Amino acid sequence: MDHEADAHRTDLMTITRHVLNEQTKYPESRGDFTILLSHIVLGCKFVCSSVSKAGLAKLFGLAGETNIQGEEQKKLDVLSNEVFVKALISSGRTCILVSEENEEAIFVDPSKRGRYIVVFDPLDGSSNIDCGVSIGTIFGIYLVKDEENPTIDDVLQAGKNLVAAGYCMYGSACTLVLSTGSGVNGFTLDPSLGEFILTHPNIKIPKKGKIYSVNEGNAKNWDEPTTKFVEKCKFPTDGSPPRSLRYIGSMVADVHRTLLYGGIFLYPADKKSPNGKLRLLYEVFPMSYLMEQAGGQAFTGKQRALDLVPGKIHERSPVFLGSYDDVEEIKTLYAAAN
Ligand code: FDP
Repeated sequence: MDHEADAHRTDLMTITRHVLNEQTKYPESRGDFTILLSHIVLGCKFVCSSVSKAGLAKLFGLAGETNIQGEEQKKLDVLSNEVFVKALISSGRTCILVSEENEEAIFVDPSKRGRYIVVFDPLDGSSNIDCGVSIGTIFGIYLVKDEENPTIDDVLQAGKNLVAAGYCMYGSACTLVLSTGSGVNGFTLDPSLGEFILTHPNIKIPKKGKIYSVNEGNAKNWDEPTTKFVEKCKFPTDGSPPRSLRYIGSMVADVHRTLLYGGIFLYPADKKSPNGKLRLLYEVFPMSYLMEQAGGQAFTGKQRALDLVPGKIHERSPVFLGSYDDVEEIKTLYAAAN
């Protein structure tokens, strides 16, 4: 990238302009998606600003705590959820919302209803909030079958039916990564403009990586293929150098690094959690969709992750995602074990 040229760039590709350009490929499009996305972007900007001043604003801490004025303080993830739910409903383009923070799906009132379903985790990586480590928002977007009559079955769709997915990472920069089904693009928030600008066009994950990312504290409960894979990462037998381990413990941050640098992110099943930890609808599916769109793969230990059909909205699934060749390796190990 030419940084000097960048500094003088005057033709700014904002996320809205980018999505409008994409829409011109679909003459039947009515601009609904652009409107929906602008509301998601608003939620991301709000969370970004709250995260960066959380210490100052005394937003850290437990929900239900009261501050010195006797007002109830909202935990950052509770607040983020409220902002996203309200922004999505007020877009007038959604009919069902599924949030990590709400036990039940939210059915939007008919007067404000649109044709999109949004599944999201408003603030993922919550154990990292209080120490200032990168956290993020993850979202996936489906289309409803019958706008007049949305049902829970419209949400329980295979990940391959997603029409768009993305995440926003609140880190050293605020970065929004999006796919609408024709590749993956990354946008960085320019705080002086308040706009997400295209900084990472057409992201492609390296075919093979040098990094593995997993919570090794769970190793004693892993199954054989996962154990063998990690053993091979540390003690390769083919003459290649050992791989580096990186694990932040925030899915957005770990996946973002994997997307840019290559490698593999694993959250496997284990004896204690036979379905792993991560949630299918708003963690595994959106990230798997982005990985495939960037040229990588996502596998559950049994099948392609995006082929799964959830039975319930908060269902969990094991996942192995990242560089094509790295996921291929774990697939071979699972195939040999069955
Ligand atoms: P967290 O529990 O901090 O909210 O699903 C949530 C998640 O974080 C992911 O963001 C992260 O990848 C994973 O859980 C970390 O789990 P472990 O602490 O078990 O490694």
